[in-house]
Amino acid sequence: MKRVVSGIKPSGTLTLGNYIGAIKQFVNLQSVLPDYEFYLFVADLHAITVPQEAALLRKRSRDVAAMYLAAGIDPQKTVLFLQSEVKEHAELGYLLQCSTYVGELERMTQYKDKVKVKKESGITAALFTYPVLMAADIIMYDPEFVPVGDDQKQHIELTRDIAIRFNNKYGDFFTVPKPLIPTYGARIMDLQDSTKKMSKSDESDKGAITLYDDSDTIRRKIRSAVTDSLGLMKYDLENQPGLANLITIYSVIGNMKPDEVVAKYQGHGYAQFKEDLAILVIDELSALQNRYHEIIDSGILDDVLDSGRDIAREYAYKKVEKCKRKIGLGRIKK
Ligand code: AQP
Repeated sequence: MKRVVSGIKPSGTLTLGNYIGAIKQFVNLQSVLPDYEFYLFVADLHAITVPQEAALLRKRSRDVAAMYLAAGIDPQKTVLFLQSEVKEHAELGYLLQCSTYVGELERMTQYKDKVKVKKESGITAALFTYPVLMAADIIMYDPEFVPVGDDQKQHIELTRDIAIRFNNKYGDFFTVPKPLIPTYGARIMDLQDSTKKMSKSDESDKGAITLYDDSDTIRRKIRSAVTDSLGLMKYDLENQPGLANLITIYSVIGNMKPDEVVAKYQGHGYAQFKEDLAILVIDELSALQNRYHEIIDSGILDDVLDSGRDIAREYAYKKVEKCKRKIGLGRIKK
């Protein structure tokens, strides 16, 4: 059976970037790829690579799972689970660390960026080895595709390298996955600073629309989004990155190509475009929030997570046992 695997870490409040780059893409794939199995997890082990408050982390993990369902993840098609409830992720992560090189991890740009920010407050060993755990999360289930935003491309390349290296040494064992990166919306930028991506763990939330924002907040954030003084309705990522970012958001949520959005607003000022974009985002997120509220306190969520955990555990246990035998771990069978 062909598979698709992805996850999100509950390290902050989910943003429109996570929604467009990862969640929405995953939901669409469920219908575009009817013959595939889907595995989707809440990457709580990844969240603890930086300090977390225990009760808040547990709440955020539940929130991410509820948002997945609210966005249209179908538990009949998708195995949805919490990463930490399937112990084999950590176990395979360790096994893969034994054939990953420090130099490879030092090249990871996300690590380098986080180190710059965290210099004084300390960097955990797990933040450094996180991409290997991510490789384990993925190749555990032998997926063909991994839908992610653009920022995860380098980690998927490392995952591929790790899988290929293992296969070369021990014989074909892991499927080498391919990233699926959306044509538009793979990197939604911060609304206040178009040079950095919108992130859920950013201290200031002015530049990020969260999936929980109310109408007034969304309208305010979009109105105050940084654009330019050219007054030209054009999709120019290089010279008008702020406007291009807003056009991207419009195009993904409105199901239009960026050029069609440009044509629609040609001759209008940015203000009208921003007002309409706000309405589009408000409609999308308020429908999402309504579904989220129905799910978050219902027993359905736990039923889905219980069943997902059991299915994932069964697959993961077999995979890791086979992997250990390949490597030479375990007893001689007499
Ligand atoms: N700005 C973005 N635009 C498009 N896609 C994005 N993703 C994240 N930000 C954007 C995609 O969402 C998924 C979440 O991945 P993650 O939770 O493992 O962490 P991340 O990529 O590091 O996302 P964040 O929001 O920036 O988290 P923090 O702030 O905690 O590091 C991935 O598919 C990612 O590509």
